[in-house]
Amino acid sequence: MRKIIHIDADSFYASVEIRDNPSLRHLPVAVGGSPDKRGVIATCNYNARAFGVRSAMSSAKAVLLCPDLVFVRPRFEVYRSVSKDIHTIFRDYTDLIEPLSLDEAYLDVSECKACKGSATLIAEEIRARVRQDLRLTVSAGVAPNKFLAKIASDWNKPDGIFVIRPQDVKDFIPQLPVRKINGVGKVTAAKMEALGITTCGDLQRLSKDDLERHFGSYGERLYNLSRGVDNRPVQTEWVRKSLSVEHTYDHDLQNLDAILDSCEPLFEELLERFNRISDAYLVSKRFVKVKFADFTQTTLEELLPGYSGQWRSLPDYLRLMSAAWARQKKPVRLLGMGVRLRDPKNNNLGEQLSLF
Ligand code: TTP
Ligand code: MG
Repeated sequence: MRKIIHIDADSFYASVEIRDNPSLRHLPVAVGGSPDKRGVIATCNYNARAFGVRSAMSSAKAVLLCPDLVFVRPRFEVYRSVSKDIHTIFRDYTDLIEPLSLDEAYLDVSECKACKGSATLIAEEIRARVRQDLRLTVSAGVAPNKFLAKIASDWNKPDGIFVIRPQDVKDFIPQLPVRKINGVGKVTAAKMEALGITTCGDLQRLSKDDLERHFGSYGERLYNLSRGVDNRPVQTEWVRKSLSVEHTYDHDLQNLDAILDSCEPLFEELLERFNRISDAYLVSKRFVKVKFADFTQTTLEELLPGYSGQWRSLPDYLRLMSAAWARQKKPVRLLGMGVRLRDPKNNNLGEQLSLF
């Protein structure tokens, strides 16, 4: 039995804009083109949704629905960078991550040992860390497969979590409306309604043959989904390019001494984490990250010229951390340290040998 988590950030672009400009907090906010230039809404906050404003709606129509709507231009580079930060948190729990978009991903945590292996606690921890470190909310669905996990993340949105345990599937699925099934759009839903089908329970009453007759090659999939069965694996193309640990401090670290004192536990944790990942990885660089109290951040990295085991040196990390801090010399909210890795599949034995 697998443990799948689906994470979806809440009103993603809009939340990032409001986070970075808190004066917007209590206003209806849309990210997209302006109404006078035939613009379209990418997304809007929940305040604006209460007026009926939606993604992909023309901005002109949105102002009619919500005259006080505040328009903000999208900043895609920022969303990409936030998305990367969210994935960094995911990777503390699993390498099996399938991104669906910048703000949405499946995680297979079946093998994850954190939180005593409880997918629910892992999902809660991820939500808490995104809130704490990135000041954004994400909703989570926890279930035995991708189909149910995605439905679950939407169930208590925004800022919610919903868990469908394997033993809950039988009771949960019959009342589920067919339009919640990915792939059942307006056309298919209308066709089903004409057949008297509005829920998965209704679908279950049709045989596989009936379903294939009505819905062609999609029929077999409908047969399975309407029973809560979905064996699609979480697909990842991803190879680990770095490994890092970081810590956000309850109180800002005020000076270099406090910072250097905090480095040893981080270093110890990095060693531990490194020993847990595949030993086929070679280290090419070491790096540190410093996030200051005003949320600006800097990273500093250095190439390791010699053999790759050389990265395991606390004094070298302390030196790097001092140099990174010296760039701003301000109180610090977060410290991180890590290593950049070489793809184990591309390890070139000749190159390795030449190092000795
Ligand atoms: P969604 O996750 O669909 O929407 P959302 O995160 O804004 O809101 P929620 O998940 O709380 O319902 O999409 C993620 C981002 O993708 C969204 O913030 C903006 C962008 N997007 C568009 O640009 N156009 C669209 O039509 C949609 C649906 C999303
Ligand atoms: Mg979202």
